[in-house]
Amino acid sequence: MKIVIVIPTYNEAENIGLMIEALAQEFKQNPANEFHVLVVEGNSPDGTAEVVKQKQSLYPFVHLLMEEKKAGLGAAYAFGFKYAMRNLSPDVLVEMDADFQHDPKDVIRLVEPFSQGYDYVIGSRFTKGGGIPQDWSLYRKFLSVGGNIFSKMVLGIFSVNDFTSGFKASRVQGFVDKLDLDNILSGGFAYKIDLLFRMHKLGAKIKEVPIIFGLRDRGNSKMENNNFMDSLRVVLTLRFGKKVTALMSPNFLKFCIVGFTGLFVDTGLFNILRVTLLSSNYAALTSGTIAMITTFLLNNYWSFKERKLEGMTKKVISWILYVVVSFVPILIRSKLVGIATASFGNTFIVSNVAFVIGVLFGLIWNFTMYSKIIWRKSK
Ligand SMILES: Nc1nc2c(ncn2[C@@H]2O[C@H](COP(=O)(O)OP(=O)(O)OP(=O)(O)O)[C@@H](O)[C@H]2O)c(=O)[nH]1
Ligand SMILES: [Mg+2]
Repeated sequence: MKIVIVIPTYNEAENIGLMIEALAQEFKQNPANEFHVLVVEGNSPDGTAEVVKQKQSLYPFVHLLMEEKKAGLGAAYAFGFKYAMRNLSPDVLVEMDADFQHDPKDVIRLVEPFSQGYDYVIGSRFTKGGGIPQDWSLYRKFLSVGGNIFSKMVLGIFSVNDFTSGFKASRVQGFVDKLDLDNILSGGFAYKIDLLFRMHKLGAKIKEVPIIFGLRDRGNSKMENNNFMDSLRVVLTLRFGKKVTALMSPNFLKFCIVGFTGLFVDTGLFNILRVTLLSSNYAALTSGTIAMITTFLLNNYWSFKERKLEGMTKKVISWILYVVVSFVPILIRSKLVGIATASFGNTFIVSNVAFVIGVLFGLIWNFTMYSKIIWRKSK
């Protein structure tokens, strides 16, 4: 098999030479396959390209593709994949980072399943035996784990646990050569979710092999701050189409996240209080009130932060308005469930369909009222 490992680099002069050496050792032990390394260089100012050129004089398997400028991870891979398919005729394309977070010793394990007929092999951090760094901040752990659960649910691909792994191998014939690489939904980190979705749609036989994702030892992270919102946009676009996400402003997405947080706080606290301190009706009242305060604050300091309420009087008036406004869909929802169950029968389906319609109405109502009245744009 001919395998091309594509490694995008930006300011990885400290890593890329060591990485090529480490890979050379692995290739020696696997003479049955023909390996190549294609470095897609984002025109780094730190001399990464020079290191790669030095290694090219030692190892004929090293190729260097220069980008005009750094254009994001997705753009680098699209560029690298197209170049590889045109010039190197690979059977398998591997995606890998330069910074040793992906262990070069895992490359052979990653490509082995192709001989058993698999088409897409994911180095997975969230399958048995895999893992993420202990030292990651709680925020990054939360994003990584939460993002994967969310992607799985929304995209309905239940055989995959790691949607954002950067260590993967794809069969070219019938798969990567069928992808429209000029129209990937994201030029950044979120390209991963898009390619995975498209490979799945093409009917790729997918296998996850466990990997332990290391900490970056040398060099700086290029994680972009907008990865989170961009990934959310890609997942929702894949599931609901471009029209839906075109309607979604960043405010709206954040507002939805706040809403879900509120729901978690509400149900979580309700149950905790119910079994510890309070009777059910007081527990419901307390958890509802605390959830409302939480969502009010999150909306003020996050979803609508550019329209933040200033001054105590304004905050208090807005808070009262918030409670009144938010109560309207709750009343309507209760009425709706009442009417639906009275007319169609008090079954699980009827009550839940009515409930969900009520929730959707609430979503639109609240967002409209919040953005037009409470956090209206100042003129
Ligand atoms: N050509 C190119 N390479 C990039 C770009 N952004 C990141 N890279 C490379 O892609 C790989 C992954 O980027 P990292 O910054 O390590 O991202 P990460 O692993 O999610 O983040 P850390 O855990 O902080 O390292 C590295 O080899 C980077 O040098 C880019 O815009 N262009
Ligand atoms: Mg990294």
